[in-house]
Amino acid sequence: MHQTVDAALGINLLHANQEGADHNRVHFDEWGVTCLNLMSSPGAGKTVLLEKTLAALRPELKIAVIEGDMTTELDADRLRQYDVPVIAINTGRSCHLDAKMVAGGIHQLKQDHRPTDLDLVLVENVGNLVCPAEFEVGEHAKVALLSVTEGEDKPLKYPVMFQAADCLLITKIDLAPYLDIEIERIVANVRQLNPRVKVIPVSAQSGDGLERWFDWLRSQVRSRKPAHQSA
Ligand SMILES: Nc1nc2c(ncn2[C@@H]2O[C@H](COP(=O)(O)OP(=O)(O)OP(=O)(O)O)[C@@H](O)[C@H]2O)c(=O)[nH]1
Ligand SMILES: [Mg+2]
Ligand SMILES: [Zn+2]
Ligand SMILES: [Zn+2]
Repeated sequence: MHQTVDAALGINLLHANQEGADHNRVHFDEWGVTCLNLMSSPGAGKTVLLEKTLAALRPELKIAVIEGDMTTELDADRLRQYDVPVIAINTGRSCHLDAKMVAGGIHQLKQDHRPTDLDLVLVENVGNLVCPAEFEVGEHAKVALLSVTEGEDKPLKYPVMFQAADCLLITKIDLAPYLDIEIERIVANVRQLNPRVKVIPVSAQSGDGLERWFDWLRSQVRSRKPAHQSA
């Protein structure tokens, strides 16, 4: 939950967070690791997508997960079954991860694992369509998920997330036939706000679109690996 802050204090808070995010990014860059921040409303499908991603891409890519949840380790425990480093961060009353919380996770990765062996750190943010987009955690790119059950108007009503996203996954497209919804209209609403965003419709259930998502992940990793390391 957010403290009530006046505008100046709010700006200071974001400024301090930005410094923390820069610190985190230096770690990732030193390790040659790509970090992506996955954000969405509660239940849009972040953890299921991570499960499918770990199942398909490991061991091709060495992945670690930083899992943000307010109170439980339910999602972290689901992902630990894939035999990858999973760092759980409980945010308490906060409805988003901030850079300082993620720094704790990064330092734990550094202590307990060999982060230079990693290719990719995937951060699952707290389910919230608003403020995670404002608090950078040191990621190289932001991935927003919007499920078809949430409605075509959500990009317009919650613009910050969709303006900030580098990649938008429209999730649960297997459910689209049962809903009064057109995926093209979601895409058009997003493009109004953010013409450059990469849009990938997916269904974790049917597998549709997942190969495009995996290819986008591979390209993100490749773009940040030092030349002598890339295959
Ligand atoms: N039909 C369908 N259901 C899905 C799909 N992906 C996820 N779900 C369901 O949506 C629900 C929420 O999925 P999660 O992956 O837990 O969502 P989340 O975004 O991680 O949720 P929070 O971490 O609580 O914000 C579960 O019941 C999933 O089975 C999909 O592609 N199709
Ligand atoms: Mg989850
Ligand atoms: Zn918040
Ligand atoms: Zn540090």
